[in-house]
Amino acid sequence: MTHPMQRITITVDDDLADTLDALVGADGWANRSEAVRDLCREGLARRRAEADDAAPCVGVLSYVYDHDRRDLARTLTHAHHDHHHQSLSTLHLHLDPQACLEVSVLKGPVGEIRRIADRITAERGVRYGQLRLLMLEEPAGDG
Ligand code: NI
Repeated sequence: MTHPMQRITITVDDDLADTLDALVGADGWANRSEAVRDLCREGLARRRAEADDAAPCVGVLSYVYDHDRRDLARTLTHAHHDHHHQSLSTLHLHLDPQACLEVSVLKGPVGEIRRIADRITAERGVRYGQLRLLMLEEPAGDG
């Protein structure tokens, strides 16, 4: 079965074209078109999944805070305990005499993981808050 195809023209800068060509040689794509199709499908699938609040995901949340700041360490610990079903683990590094870096792994529906991350990174004194979402496949045979 053949899919109807359309020809589209896209413009990219030299660096991106070079990077793409290097991938075409190394990653098993036959040509630029095939590479762009695959990468495009991947990006669209991720956007679709992230737009669905109920989609299952793992969130990797990182942030830096001053542990001497009044009540902040306690407040952050409370935020994690309030979501103990989603907050799987937190790595704590003492970056320097004042600053702590925490990397938390959260698991649950995208909407809920975003809300937890927002609550933590919105605290005064929390800096460099960053959430990375890894979309999980729905379990086979579910729904
Ligand atoms: Ni610390």
